[in-house]
Amino acid sequence: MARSSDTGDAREELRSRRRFIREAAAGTTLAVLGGLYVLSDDVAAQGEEKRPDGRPRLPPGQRVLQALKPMGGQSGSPLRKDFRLSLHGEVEQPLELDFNKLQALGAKQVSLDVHCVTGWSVLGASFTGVPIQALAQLVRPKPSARHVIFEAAHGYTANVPLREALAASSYVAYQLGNEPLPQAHGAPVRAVVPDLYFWKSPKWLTGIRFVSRDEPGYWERRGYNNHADPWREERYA
Ligand SMILES: Nc1nc2c(c(=O)[nH]1)N[C@H]1C(S)=C(S)[C@@H](COP(=O)(O)O)O[C@H]1N2
Ligand SMILES: [Mo]
Repeated sequence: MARSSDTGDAREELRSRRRFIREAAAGTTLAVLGGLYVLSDDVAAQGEEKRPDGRPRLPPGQRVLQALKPMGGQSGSPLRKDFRLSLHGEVEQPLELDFNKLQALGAKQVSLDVHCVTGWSVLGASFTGVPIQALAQLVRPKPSARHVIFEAAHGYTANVPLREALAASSYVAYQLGNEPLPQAHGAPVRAVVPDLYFWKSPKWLTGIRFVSRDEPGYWERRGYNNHADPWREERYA
């Protein structure tokens, strides 16, 4: 390579580095340089915020994405007319809801942070749906109920302790942003249990079964942690 061209390359590299540093300092860029992520100021600041429970908003080992990444899975029918949700198991009053009945329970739009075990988080994803707590009030879990098993299309399941399934932030959701939940994200209805890793939030939801004895779900039987607390990095068994 000619010397003049080397010099040109070096100059261009210096220019691009200066641009990078300037933009990073101004907080306008999401850049990857030598494996180092530099987040825009507002995103980095969000991650450093503290939650009401005192924990950092961004769990350890996570990086922020701006939108949910479709992670696959075997889809059920995305049609609202095909939807049935069975609330059953250790409950006083088992119940099956179709989509209209679910929606009639009263929609709430909420902003939830979700954390995928593969290392990405979305802070403040907007979901519309019904608190799982409200569903539990309808069917009245027996004192023997200690866990819930979320049931989804093609046999996908996820187990969650009752207390966490009934936390104020746990929802069944049918809207993402201001649109119906997209098929890739679990249409027509998915669970969102945001304080556990995202595999505990089944898409294409078909049932919520209340049980007295814990029962590892799809990923829990394949080496993932039974509890899945992102702040304790409970990723694998
Ligand atoms: N029914 C069903 N639900 C599922 C899954 C699946 O394979 N099937 N994958 C889980 C996993 S591992 C993750 S990370 C999230 C991904 O949700 P997303 O595709 O909407 O981002 O859905 C969870 N819910
Ligand atoms: Mo996942």
